[in-house]
Amino acid sequence: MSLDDIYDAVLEYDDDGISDLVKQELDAETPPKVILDEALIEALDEVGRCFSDGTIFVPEMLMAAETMKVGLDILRPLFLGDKSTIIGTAVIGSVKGDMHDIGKNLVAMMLEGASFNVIDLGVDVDTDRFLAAAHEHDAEFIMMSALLTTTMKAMETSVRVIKDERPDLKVIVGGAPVNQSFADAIGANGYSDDAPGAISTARTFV
Ligand code: B1M
Repeated sequence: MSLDDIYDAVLEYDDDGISDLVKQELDAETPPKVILDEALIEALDEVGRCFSDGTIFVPEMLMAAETMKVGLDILRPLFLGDKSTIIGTAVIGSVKGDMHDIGKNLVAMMLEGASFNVIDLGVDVDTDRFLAAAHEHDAEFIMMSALLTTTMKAMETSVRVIKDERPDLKVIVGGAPVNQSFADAIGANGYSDDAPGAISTARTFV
């Protein structure tokens, strides 16, 4: 039993076996963050490479993502913190046209762990939904994720409209094709290339 078995389980779409493998790894006192970074996320990176090579296609990519999520569900409680002291409210979603949600879910999970109240709008979220949820829940933050070069445009539109209508809201962006210079160019208040960094960035505004 090892991290390699968890990695292999994602690549073999073994959604029945992966829970036990993750539990066994936790029993062996491997830190949850190591299981996440070195087995689950590494495996999805390999899935992405296989997709680029044309050795797997969308259905396989989806099965791998579903398997990864089953493993992540075992880790989730370990990232959740004490909700008695809420330090801020964040609305989070993947931007319009984007169905990828694993990175966004990680950010949401870690925000909760860092004592934020999190309103998760899911995927394919347009500007109006971000704004309406921020208003309804009296949020201070909007956190956006984009995984496709094609949905970066939707991110840009949302950030520009939100900053125009609600300059008081802090907008933090991220996702594989996004970088600091893009975030600066579209007027976002913050950017991070990973989930823990998104939480650190949000905390600088609290
Ligand atoms: Co998609 N997909 N996909 N996909 N997919 C990518 C992104 C791709 C790079 C694969 C590839 O070609 N190698 C490619 C994008 C190419 C591009 O735009 N340049 C791609 C493509 C092309 C597509 C489709 C267009 C395929 C098709 O239909 N022909 C299609 C688009 C659907 C749509 O969104 N409209 C599609 C569909 C899918 C599935 C549905 C099958 C599935 C998603 C399932 C799901 O999310 N529930 C899927 C998957 C699994 C992937 C890969 C393999 C893995 C993505 C992932 O979850 N990674 C991906 C290749 C890859 O990334 N290696 C790929 C793990 C996750 C933890 O990482 O989300 O990057 P990530 O999050 C990171 C950081 O980016 C950051 O933190 C996390 C790490 O801590 N982060 C933030 C993310 N959000 C943040 C927000 C922040 C801060 C940091 O602040 C708010």
